Amino acid sequence: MKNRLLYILALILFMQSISAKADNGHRLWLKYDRITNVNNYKQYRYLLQQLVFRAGADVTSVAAKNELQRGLAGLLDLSPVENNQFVAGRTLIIGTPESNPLLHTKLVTDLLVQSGTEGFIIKATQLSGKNCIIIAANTGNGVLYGVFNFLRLLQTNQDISQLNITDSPRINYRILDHWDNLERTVERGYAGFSIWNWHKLPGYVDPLYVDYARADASVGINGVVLNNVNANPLIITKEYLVKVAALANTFRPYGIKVYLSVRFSSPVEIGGLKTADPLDGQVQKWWKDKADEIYSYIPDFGGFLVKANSEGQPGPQTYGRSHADGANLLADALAPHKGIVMWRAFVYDNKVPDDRAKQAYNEFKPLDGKFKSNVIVQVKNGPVDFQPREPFHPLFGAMPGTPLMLEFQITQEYLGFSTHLVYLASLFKECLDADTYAKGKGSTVAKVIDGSLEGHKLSGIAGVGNIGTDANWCGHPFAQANWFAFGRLAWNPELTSDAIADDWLRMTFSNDESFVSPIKQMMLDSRENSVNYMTPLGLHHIMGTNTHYGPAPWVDNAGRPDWNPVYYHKADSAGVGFDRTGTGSNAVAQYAPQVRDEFEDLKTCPTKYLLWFHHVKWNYTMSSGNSLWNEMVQHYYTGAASVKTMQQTWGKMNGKVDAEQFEEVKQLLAIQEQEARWWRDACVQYFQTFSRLPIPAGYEKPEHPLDYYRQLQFHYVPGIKGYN
Ligand code: BDP
Repeated sequence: MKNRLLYILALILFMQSISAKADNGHRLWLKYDRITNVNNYKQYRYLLQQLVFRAGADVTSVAAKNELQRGLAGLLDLSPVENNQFVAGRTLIIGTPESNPLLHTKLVTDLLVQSGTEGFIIKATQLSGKNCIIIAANTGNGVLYGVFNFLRLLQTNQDISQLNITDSPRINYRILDHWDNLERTVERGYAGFSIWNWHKLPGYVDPLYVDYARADASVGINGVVLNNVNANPLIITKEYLVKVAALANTFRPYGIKVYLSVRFSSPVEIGGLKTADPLDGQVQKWWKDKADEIYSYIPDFGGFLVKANSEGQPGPQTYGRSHADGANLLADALAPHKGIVMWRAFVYDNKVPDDRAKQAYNEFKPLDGKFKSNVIVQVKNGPVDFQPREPFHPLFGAMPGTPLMLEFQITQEYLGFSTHLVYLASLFKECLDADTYAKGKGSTVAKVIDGSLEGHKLSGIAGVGNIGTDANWCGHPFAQANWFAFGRLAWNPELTSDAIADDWLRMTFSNDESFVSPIKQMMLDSRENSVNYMTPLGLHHIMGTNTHYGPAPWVDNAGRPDWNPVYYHKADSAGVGFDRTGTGSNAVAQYAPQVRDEFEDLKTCPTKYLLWFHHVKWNYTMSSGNSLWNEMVQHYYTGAASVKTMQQTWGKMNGKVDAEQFEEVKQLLAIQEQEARWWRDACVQYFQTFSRLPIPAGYEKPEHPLDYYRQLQFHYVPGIKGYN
């Protein structure tokens, strides 16, 4: 009996030791495992013999110190003691000139002149004739960002002997939008339920919230919208505000402010008023009182995000007022507290007899300059809706008198959910680097949104998050890279997709070159692969209606014409594509002349946007020499085949990464491969009913006939509420 008990105990301990070693991805890119490269380890231990930390007692500085201690303990087995003396030897000195006398030197203060409230310097230098590395900033926030940057250098095995980094964010408001509902479902969320446990708040503050805040801060995210843009008015009642305050208190040490999505009709729904008309005195008073109340709970509350008169949401137009009237109403209420309004330009209406892609521009362009100074208009990256590929939104560059905020979608609503490996930095960069020509060549979207093109002080960028209660936060181990990439690009839109992937892989998995180099290439190719097997050559919005799961280009019976895939591809016996040139909807005219001319001419229109702007004949000869039909087939087949290549590449990584994560990615890639063929076979056969041309020789036959794909049905697809 005793032996048996001992045996069971030993077994339990053994199992625990295995599961302790196994990595489920929960630590994200902040792993801080011991550095295995001997040379790097030795260098770091040599250069970091002492730590002098004095950054003041503010909460952000304390968080910075804790992070540094945690990082150094893990990476280097160093337990630095806080020490105010300058000990001889190689020393790490951290803080602000005010809080740390050692940093109160001309060298440091001169370097910090350009650093603002969030920037920092990291420098290998000499102070009082002694070698040291300093991490200095004007504020605790800056110190925190500096610490994360420094730890990243160690995690990615950089040489730190000659450090000379001066960095500060290009964009002020770097915000993660949660589309989380109060009952914990997540709109378009594919990683479980909402991490906000409203029921237990404010009494129980899950330590998960601290890990979440650390992750955001580590990539420079400084704001969080807690709830869905399709907002529940209850979020601004006292019942919820105390819960919101508990989250705000948790995030504050990490430099993160809390924002809320508000429902425009709240004065009626929770305020008992008869109207929500923005020009009504009582409504104005209601919002002012509400703002005062919110700030009484959360003194540094960030502001509101609003989706109005869009997809059934209430808004100022319900009362015959404009979007500017609506935004300014809320802006006035928040202004005394320095809060901002992020007013979304994602509007379209099926009652408007115009191309959906044109409607936001038509609506907002005339309002340029009419918004209060604490309003920023939030524009999606493309003119339709977070598609695998879209040209940049024509509002960028078209509203010089209004600060514009860029909205990306990190959650993969239209990109295979959390099953497909798609590295989105390439998509983000395509938009940020696009040239609007608003003020001549070089007027990139990045310059529009960082405020530099027009000299706006308010600048912002938002990403719709992909986070949920899944152990690894994002559903797919590689989806974490998209959260990471969003933050890094929000801080500095000039970073390359390659550099970001490199950092992420090293921090998350391994510094082993034989892993980093092939897997980085796989990530960099992944977005184009998905475009190829889903929506090549400028096709868009042909996924399952409402669920957005899988292909459904045949759907023509959705509630509104502009929710039907056939509205977007317009395939017929002559050809395929949406004519947005002068002979069609003329959406091209919304771009600056240089861009318009390029897109309008079939010969110069980039192949990747061809069917976005043109209805093209099936036998049209493409620049490759292929007919359009053959080119389309080629893209679909290449796309599906590329996932097989991804599988092979990943297959070689067995043993180079944690076994649990290896297996998880392997299984997800197998699903992706299957779904890529599903997309290919369904789309090619569907479009073939119009082209009536054969699939060229050499390609394998589709697995099932078209009818099979048309009849597929799926229930309880994640991301939308209820039965579907
Ligand atoms: C669409 C989503 C919908 C969102 C909407 C939005 O399908 O769930 O509410 O975007 O951004 O893409 O408001």
